[in-house]
Amino acid sequence: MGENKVTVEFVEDVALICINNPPVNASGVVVRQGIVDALDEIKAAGSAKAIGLYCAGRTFIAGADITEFGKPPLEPGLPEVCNILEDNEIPIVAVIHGTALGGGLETAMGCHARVAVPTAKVGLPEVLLGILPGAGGTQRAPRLAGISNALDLILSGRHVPAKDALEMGLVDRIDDGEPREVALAAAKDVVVGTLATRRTGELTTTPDDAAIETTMAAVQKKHPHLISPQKCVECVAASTGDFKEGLAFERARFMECLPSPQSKGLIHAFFGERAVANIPERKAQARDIASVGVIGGGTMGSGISTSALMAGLPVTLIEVSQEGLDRGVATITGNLDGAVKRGKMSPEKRDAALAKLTASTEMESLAEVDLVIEAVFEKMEIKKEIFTKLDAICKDGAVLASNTSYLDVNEIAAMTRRPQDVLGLHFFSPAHIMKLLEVVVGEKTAPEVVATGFALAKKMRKVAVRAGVCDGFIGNRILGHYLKTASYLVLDGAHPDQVDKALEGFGFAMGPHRVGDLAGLDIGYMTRKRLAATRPAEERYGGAIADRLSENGWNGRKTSKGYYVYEGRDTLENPDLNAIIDEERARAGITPRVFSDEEIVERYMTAMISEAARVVEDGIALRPVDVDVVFLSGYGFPRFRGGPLHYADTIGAAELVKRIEAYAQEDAHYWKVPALLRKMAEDGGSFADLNKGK
Ligand code: 3H9
Repeated sequence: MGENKVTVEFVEDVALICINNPPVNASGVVVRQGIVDALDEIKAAGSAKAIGLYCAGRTFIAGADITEFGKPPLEPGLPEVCNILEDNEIPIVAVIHGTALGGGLETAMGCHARVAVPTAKVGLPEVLLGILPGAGGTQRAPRLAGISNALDLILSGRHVPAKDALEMGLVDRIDDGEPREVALAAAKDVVVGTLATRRTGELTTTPDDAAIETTMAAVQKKHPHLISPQKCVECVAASTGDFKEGLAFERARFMECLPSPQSKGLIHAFFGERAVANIPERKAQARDIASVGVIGGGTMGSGISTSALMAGLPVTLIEVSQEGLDRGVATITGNLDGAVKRGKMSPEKRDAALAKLTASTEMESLAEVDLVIEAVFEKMEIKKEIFTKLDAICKDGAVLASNTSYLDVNEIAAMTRRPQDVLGLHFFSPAHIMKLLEVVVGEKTAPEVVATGFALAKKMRKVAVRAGVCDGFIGNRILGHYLKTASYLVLDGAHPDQVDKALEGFGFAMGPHRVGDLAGLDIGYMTRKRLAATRPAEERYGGAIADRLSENGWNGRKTSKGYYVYEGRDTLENPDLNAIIDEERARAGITPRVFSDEEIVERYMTAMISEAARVVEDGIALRPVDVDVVFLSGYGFPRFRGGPLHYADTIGAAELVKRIEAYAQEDAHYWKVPALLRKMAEDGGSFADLNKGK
C-alpha cells in the first residue's frame, strides 16, 4: 500500500495508521491515497472500534507536499482526504509529535480527537507561502478554537506549543511517550469512552464580528501588497455559516491564491533558503566551534558578539581602549535586554549569556579561541595588521574571519601563514537581528573552514549564502550598482521622495533614500571617496547630491537630517533639499524631466537584475537563487516577489535585454547587457533553469 508510506496495524480492538514519508511526512499523493486505502482496509477487516493515526520519524505531517503545487492536481486531494477522515464511521484520534503544520494540522482537525506529546507544536503557516489553509483549516480551526484564536493562528503562521494548543481547544489532551504508544493508548481510551470524540464540522463557530473587522483593517494596513491574508480573514468569517458552504468558499479562495505570482515568489523563497545550503563544501567536516573571539566593539562587533552569545557560545571581545571596550559591553548588554523584551530569550538565558562574555584590551586573550571574527573599521591597512597579529597569537586550526563588507579576503588571508583558515563572514547590521550571513570564500580557504562558516550560521539561526571574492561580494556589489540608478533618477528629474514611494509601492519596506538616512549617509560618502580614484572616466557621477548632504553634516537619522528631517517619530521634508538638487542639476547641465513611478521601478529593478546576472556569470554567487536569498534576508527585498532573479523571470530575459538596450542609448557605460542575460534571451532560458542546473 502507498509504497509503504502508510501502514496499518491491528492491536486487539483498535487499528493504528502509521504515516512514514521522510523527512517531514509531507502529505503527497502517495500519503493521501495511503490514508484512504488504510481506512478501507480497516473497514473491511471489521474488528476495530477506534483508530489511532500517527507518524513515524521526527514529526507529524508538516503540511501538503509543496513540490506538488503548480502541477496538475493528483487525486485524492487533501481537502477530500480530511473530509473522508471526518466522515469515517470508526472514530479516529490523531497523535501529534514534532510539528503538525498546514495540511498536517488540517488532517488532525479532520479526525475526531487530537492528542499531542508535550513537545509538539501546531500551526497553519500557509499565509507565509501566499496561500491559505485550503483543506478545511479556515473552517475547522474556528470551530475548535474560536474566531480570535483561529485568526491569530492563520494570519501569523506561528508554531503554537502543545500546552497553548490545548488551552485553545485545538488538541484535547497531552500525553507523553512514543507516538505509536500514545496512539495505541488514546485509541483504547476512545473505545472505553475516556477520550471523547466528535466531528469538527458538526460544531458551530460563535460569531465575533468585532474581531473580524479589526483584523481585516489591521491586515489591510500591514500587508497592503498581499492577497492571501485578506482572503484568510474572509474565510474565517465564513466559518459561522454552513460547514459545507464554508469549505466551498475556502476552496475557491485557495484556488485564487495558489497560482498567484505572490505565492510562487514566497514558495521560491521557502525552498531558496534551504537550497543555499547546497554548497560544494557540504560534505566537508566543519571544525568544532566552542568559543569565539570578536575584535571591535562597535555596532557590528557588538551585534556579532550578541548573536554568538545568544547561540550559547562564549565570546571574548577585544577593543583597543578600555573606553571602547566598556561601550561594546554596554551595547551587547542593551542588545540582550532588547532580546528579552522582544520575547526572544528569557531573563535567565540573558544572564547566562552575559556571564559568557569576556572583555579584554589584549589580543593575546584570543590565543585559545576556536574562531575569531574581526569587525573593525573598513580599512585594508588596519585589517592586515590585525591578521598578522592573529597569525602570531591564535592556536593552530583556529578559523580566522573578517567581517569586511567589501575588501579583498585573499589580500587579508595573505598576511597569514595559514590562508586556508581565513574566510569572510559578512554579517548585516544589526547583526543579532538580521538573518543573512555571507560566507566569503577566498582562493585558499579550506573546504572545512567554509563548512564551519555554514555550521556557525546554523547555530546562530542565520541563513548562510556562499559568496566569492570581489568588491562587495554578492549583496553590496549589486547594491553599489543599482543605487547609482536611484541617484541618476534624482539628477534627471525624479524627487527622492517619489523614488522612495515608487519602490515602497513595489513592496520594499523602505525606499533607498530612507534606507540611506537610516544607515547613515556618511557610509556611502566614504565608499565614494574610497572608490573615487578607481572610477572610470566615462562613468557618470551620481553622488553629487548625497555628497552635499554629507558635507553639510546631514548624514540621516543620527544627525536628525538627511534626505528627510526627523523630529521624534515624524519624518518630514528636508527644506534645503530641493535647492541642492536644483544646483546639482544645473551644475551638470541637466534639464529635469518627469518620471512615472512605473519607469522608476523598471529602471531600478533592471539595474539590480543586470548586476545580479553578472554576479552569477562571474561565479561570485553559485546560482541565481543565492542572489535571491541574499536580497530577501539582508536587503529588505519584498519576499512575495521571490528575489531579484526570480522576479527577473517574471519579466523575461528578452524584455530585460530590450530595456537595457533602450537605456544604453542615454548611457552606454552604465547600461550594458550581461552576456548571461543575452544568451537567455536568445535561447529562451531562465534563471529558474540555471537553479535547476540546466
Ligand atoms: C499546505 O499544507 C496547504 C494546505 O493547507 C492545503 C492543500 C490543499 N513539502 O525545513 P527543513 C522539505 S501548505 C515538501 O530543512 P527543519 C524541505 O524543503 C504547507 N517539502 O527541516 C527540506 O528539503 P531538503 C504548509 C517540504 O527540521 C526538508 O523537507 N506547511 C515540506 O528545519 C527538511 O525541511 C508548511 O509550510 C513540504 N511541506 O524544519 C511547513 N516541508 O532537505 C513547511 C519541508 O531537500 N515546512 N520540506 O532541503 C517547515 O516549516 C519546516 O520544513 C519544518 C521542519 C518546520 C517542518
